[in-house]
Amino acid sequence: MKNKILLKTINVLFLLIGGFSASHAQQRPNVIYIYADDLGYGDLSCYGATKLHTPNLDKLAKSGIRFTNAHATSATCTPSRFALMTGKYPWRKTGTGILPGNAALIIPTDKTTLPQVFKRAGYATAIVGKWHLGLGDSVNKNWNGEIKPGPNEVGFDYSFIFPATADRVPTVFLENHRVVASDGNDPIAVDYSKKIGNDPTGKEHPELLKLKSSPGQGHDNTIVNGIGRIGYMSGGYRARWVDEEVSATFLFKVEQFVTDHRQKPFFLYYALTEPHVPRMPATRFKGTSGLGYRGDDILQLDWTIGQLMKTLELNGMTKNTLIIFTSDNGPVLDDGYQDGAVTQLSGHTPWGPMRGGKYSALEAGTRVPFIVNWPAQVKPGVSDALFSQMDILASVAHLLNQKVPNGDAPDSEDHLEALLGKSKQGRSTLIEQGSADPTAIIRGDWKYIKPHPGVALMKDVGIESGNSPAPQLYNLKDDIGEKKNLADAYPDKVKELDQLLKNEISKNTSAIRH
Ligand code: NG6
Ligand code: CA
Repeated sequence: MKNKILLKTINVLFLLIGGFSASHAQQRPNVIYIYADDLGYGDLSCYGATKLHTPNLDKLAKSGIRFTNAHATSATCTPSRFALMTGKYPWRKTGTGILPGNAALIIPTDKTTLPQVFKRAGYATAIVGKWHLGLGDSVNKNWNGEIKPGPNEVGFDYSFIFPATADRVPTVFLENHRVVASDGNDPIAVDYSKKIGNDPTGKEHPELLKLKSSPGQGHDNTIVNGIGRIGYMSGGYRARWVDEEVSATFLFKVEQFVTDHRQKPFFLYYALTEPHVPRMPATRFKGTSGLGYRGDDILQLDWTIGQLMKTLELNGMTKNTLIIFTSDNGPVLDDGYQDGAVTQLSGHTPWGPMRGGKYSALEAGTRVPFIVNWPAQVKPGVSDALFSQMDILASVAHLLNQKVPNGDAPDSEDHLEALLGKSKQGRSTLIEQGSADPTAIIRGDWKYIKPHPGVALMKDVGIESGNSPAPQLYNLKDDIGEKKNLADAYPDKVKELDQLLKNEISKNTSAIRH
């Protein structure tokens, strides 16, 4: 009898320990954050696209959660990425607008960052892809030596990046602190104010361009691979990337990192370059979408995700890998090159059912595809929780039992339950930033855009800015397309949200922790 009781107790103990370690193991998934560049809400078939078919992302969405109200903080790249890394609204800090390719690092090295949360929890961390948050201490850096501080100084054990955007010099990769394939006999120099070196520019030699620059939008400085760039560079011929190979190069590094880290949990920030300009897909994708290079780029992106999923599968990692797939800002067609995005659009609607796009305070500026997939923990579904990419930091800190020190990541809210689909309740309030000031606020179903000077239509890119001299108030639940301005009908709501926006903007964040 006694023995039986003892056996039972031991059994229960084992069950408890087993259960604990299993759930503990599941609490520590690999995490891959995949960030597309300028991908719109309506660009994927799982978000309603009919002219483009994205089977791999559709599959990810079907077996995970497809969010319908998730946002980048901003409608351009640098600020959205700043917020993702720091958990802080970018407009709280000056100098967080779109950075030139020679900018200094803008992420503080003494505050908690997203990768640091993982590092503190014992994870291996890596970034592969577009950085666009500055490098080094100053604009005048030596591209031929060690370049720091950069990603490795803000929490990434390993980095394989390009510095800014694909349309900005220098058109080179960096692995950790050094330019890949740099050559002491052919030093790289970069200048954003004047021409340097003897490379032809797009302005002087438009006949050399394989991708025409759009008139009046720049992109006519140094020509690299037949494409005019923003900024001037000289030297580094061996190190210059081939545009058609950029995506595959990143994928190769990602697959290498994943397979090398089968034994230890990792956080991988995979920052894709598609479908940002200059769109230059691999040759085998050219012409495959029928929508020009922008469409081809999206098909390439989707294929890339399929490859990554295969790699995870082969390594037995699918179940316990938490994947978040999203985009840094809304879509744009003509962002500086005549690549068929406009002329071959063929009825495709990258902005989905919304107004605006990249650079805009209207919904398509920041509301982006957002897919969460973690077979071990997350049940498939659709969520309309209001979620900001900025909240990933605090949510992941919760998941990994990490404390975020006071004053760090002040705007990052812990919405782990919403992120994992266990609750439909996300943020109550979110501020949206178009191309400059934060002018819009969402609270519940309401969205308010404060009166703001500036053009209503950004002609070059063909996108509505959201600017208006009059206040705008929309009920997003009934009117996601922001068609019916209700400001006159609800003056009290306008007043309340205007005040809330002001309060949020001027809030002292030095001691906040949620
Ligand atoms: C803009 C560029 C645009 C793109 C963008 C950055 C001009 C006229 N336009 O300034 O081509 O590079 O910056 O895009 O220069 S982002 O997605 O990285 O924010
Ligand atoms: Ca972008």
